[in-house]
Amino acid sequence: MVRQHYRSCTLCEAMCGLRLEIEDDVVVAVRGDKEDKFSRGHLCAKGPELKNLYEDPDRLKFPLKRTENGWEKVDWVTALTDIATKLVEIQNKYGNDSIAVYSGNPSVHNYGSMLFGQRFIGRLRTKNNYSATSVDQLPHQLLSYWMFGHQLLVPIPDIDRTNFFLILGGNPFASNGSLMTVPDVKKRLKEIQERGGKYVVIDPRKTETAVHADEHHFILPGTDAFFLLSIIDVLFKKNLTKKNSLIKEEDLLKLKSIAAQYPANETEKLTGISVETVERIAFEFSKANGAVCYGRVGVSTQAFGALCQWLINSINCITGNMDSVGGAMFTLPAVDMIDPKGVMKSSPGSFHTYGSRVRDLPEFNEELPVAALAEEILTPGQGQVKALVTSAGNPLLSTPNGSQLEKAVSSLEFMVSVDFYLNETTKHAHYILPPSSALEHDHYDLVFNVFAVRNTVRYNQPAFEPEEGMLHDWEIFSDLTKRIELLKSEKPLPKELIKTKITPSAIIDHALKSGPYGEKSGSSVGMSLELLKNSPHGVDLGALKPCFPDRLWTEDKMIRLVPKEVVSDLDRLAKYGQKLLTDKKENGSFLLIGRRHLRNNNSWMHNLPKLMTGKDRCTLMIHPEDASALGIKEEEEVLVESRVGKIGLPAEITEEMMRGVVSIPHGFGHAKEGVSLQVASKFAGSSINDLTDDQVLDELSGNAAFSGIPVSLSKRSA
Ligand SMILES: Nc1nc2c(c(=O)[nH]1)N[C@H]1C(S)=C(S)[C@@H](COP(=O)(O)OP(=O)(O)OC[C@H]3O[C@@H](n4cnc5c(=O)[nH]c(N)nc54)[C@H](O)[C@@H]3O)O[C@H]1N2
Ligand SMILES: Nc1nc2c(c(=O)[nH]1)N[C@H]1C(S)=C(S)[C@@H](COP(=O)(O)OP(=O)(O)OC[C@H]3O[C@@H](n4cnc5c(=O)[nH]c(N)nc54)[C@H](O)[C@@H]3O)O[C@H]1N2
Ligand code: SF4
Ligand SMILES: [Mo]
Repeated sequence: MVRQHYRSCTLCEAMCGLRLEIEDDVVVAVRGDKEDKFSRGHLCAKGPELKNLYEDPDRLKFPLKRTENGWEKVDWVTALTDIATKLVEIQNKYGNDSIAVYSGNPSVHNYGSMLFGQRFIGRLRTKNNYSATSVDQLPHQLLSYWMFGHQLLVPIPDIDRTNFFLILGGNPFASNGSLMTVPDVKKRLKEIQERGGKYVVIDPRKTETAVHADEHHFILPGTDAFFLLSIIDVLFKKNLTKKNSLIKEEDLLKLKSIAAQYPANETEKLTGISVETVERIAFEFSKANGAVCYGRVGVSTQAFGALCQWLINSINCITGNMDSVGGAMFTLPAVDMIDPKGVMKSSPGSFHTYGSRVRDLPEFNEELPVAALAEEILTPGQGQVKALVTSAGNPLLSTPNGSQLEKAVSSLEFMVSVDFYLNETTKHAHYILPPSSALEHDHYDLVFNVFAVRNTVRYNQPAFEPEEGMLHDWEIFSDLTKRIELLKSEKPLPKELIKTKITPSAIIDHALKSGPYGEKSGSSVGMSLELLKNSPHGVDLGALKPCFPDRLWTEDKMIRLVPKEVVSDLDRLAKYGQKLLTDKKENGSFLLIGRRHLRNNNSWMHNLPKLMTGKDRCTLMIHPEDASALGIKEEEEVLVESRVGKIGLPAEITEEMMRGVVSIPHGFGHAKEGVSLQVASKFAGSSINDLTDDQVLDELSGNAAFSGIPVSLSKRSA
């Protein structure tokens, strides 16, 4: 018998609706769900791989314990009891901060893991709480907190109505969009052009997105702040700004005088973008009927990530494009974590209320920058990390100076990983606790509905029941949290799993009913889990609507255009500019940037054969003239060396690259002994994060600075 199953894809941020055809409990086809108004039937090559992920013979289903004789299967109660006991013992002996937690990217695509993982972390009461946030979007959240008062008031490009889209450091053709949940992004970008608008890409690589753009301009990695300041300078000098009643006049004057120090004729020497281009972009941007400036990973994960996000928001603010149709807008999600009266209210944020022990890196939202994790494990003293819990993360491949972190985790007294793969990180754990996979649990997108280009909502039931005895992420965390609580209050532990009546879906049902589209708010939509269960293609809640000053979280309901924290970072930027002008470029020295490919997903989908066909993707991209100056030929092995490490990989010579800049994708490096990924091991590649530097950060936010790492290249001698 064939049945149809509808669900949204959880692999990237785009939330495409999928239609699965299931015959006798086997997925026989995966297609785009044409009835999903939000994703309009779109899907990419990864969506159908949910089937192969579910069927992957390497996927773990039951707990593994590391023993002298290798990995041994153990039952859940034994594993969870032993883990809870060890964690409590370690905290009793060394203090709460001796346990570190790292939550990886897929946890934000898994609402059960988020809801119950956070409870677990909260219960540990450790300062050593880390996540992929600080190798990603931390500057966005920080600037939302500083400028609008809430970390989740993240401005989203109104892509469907804008007429000028200025993209810095984002490659939505490969990533399918980020902090802009936008299925079918290619088509939506093309629609801008079809309605007479344009999109412009600023990137050190002529990316897939840039190739189809109306304009692409190369920029020297890490210099975007200079470019953005010059744009602002032109906007002021040519009277191209628009009045905004939510911005104080004195703040405007402050911004104007800061930008005046960076005229385009000065910054062109730093960025490589000409005065003429800066002036024209500023002019066209200000005159467009709806324009939006947007920056993503390339401008967040660089040394001036927070300054860039500030300047991007500022450009939107002073041209009348913040919280305005066709500009940068804000969602009103069905589960509203910004509403101060909401049942799922999230913290607005916090900054540097404490710092990391060794380097005093700033806390944000009760989290520390993950670049500090290795040194917190390796540096002896009061508060040293002795145990680590990772959940849905692969920090050995995804955080800066991965080799140092590998050394660090090998020295831990205890480590646990909640993950269904035995990979580069989890192989170091004493226990691996595998949760159910995506098709085996229900799904509500707690996070990406907040970042979507339309107000939209969807809930999907599991496609399959998990195998007898498997647990979901949330059940693992729920049991573990209770066991720890019992031990802390010196009560006996039960010999069976500890069940809870409060399920993730019950929590969401309550939040939906009390949310902005729920009966309690007087909305006619009557939002509830029941309604969503009966709407398997999702519910479209309309285009984004202006919401300021109502939703602003600042006390005076004004936008803080010039937060004092960013002003204090300008000196560092000025010094960097000076250094760039005076430093001589040595022969063979380059700036390293990253890249994504449509068929990769960070580090963890290289075990799916269909995604690994075609040319080797783990290559060093280099401009033909740079390659020829070094005598490097196509596919020849090149050694790349940075302050922290050295890796070898084949050259891919391409005019896509800016001169002096080379690019390596992240997420590879699967050749490590003990990794149990049959397919990925064959396409092992090398890890760029053995070159990126845990000491090179956006010093203001503490975010990792992956872009613009200085490296030297040499040919591997025969
Ligand atoms: N140099 C460089 N480094 C980067 C980046 C870059 O651009 N350049 N990008 C950064 C960014 S943006 C990010 S988000 C990070 C990602 O960094 P991480 O989140 O640390 O790494 P992932 O590769 O996403 O690893 C995800 C892990 O979760 C597991 N997993 C998948 N689904 C589930 C699930 O439902 N439950 C559980 N328990 N486990 C699951 C997978 O098996 C895998 O082990 O990498 C960062 N690292
Ligand atoms: N296929 C696929 N999709 C994904 C992912 C994946 O791994 N694969 N990962 C998901 C995740 S976790 C995230 S966070 C998003 C990221 O989504 P995006 O940010 O759109 O992804 P990237 O392709 O990393 O784009 C970053 C761009 O910044 C450019 N860049 C590098 N340095 C600089 C610089 O200094 N200045 C400027 N202006 N540009 C620079 C790079 O050349 C690159 O084109 O993608 C998500 N979607
Ligand atoms: S674009 Fe993203 S959400 Fe859509 S099918 Fe591909 S991986 Fe899934
Ligand atoms: Mo990310």
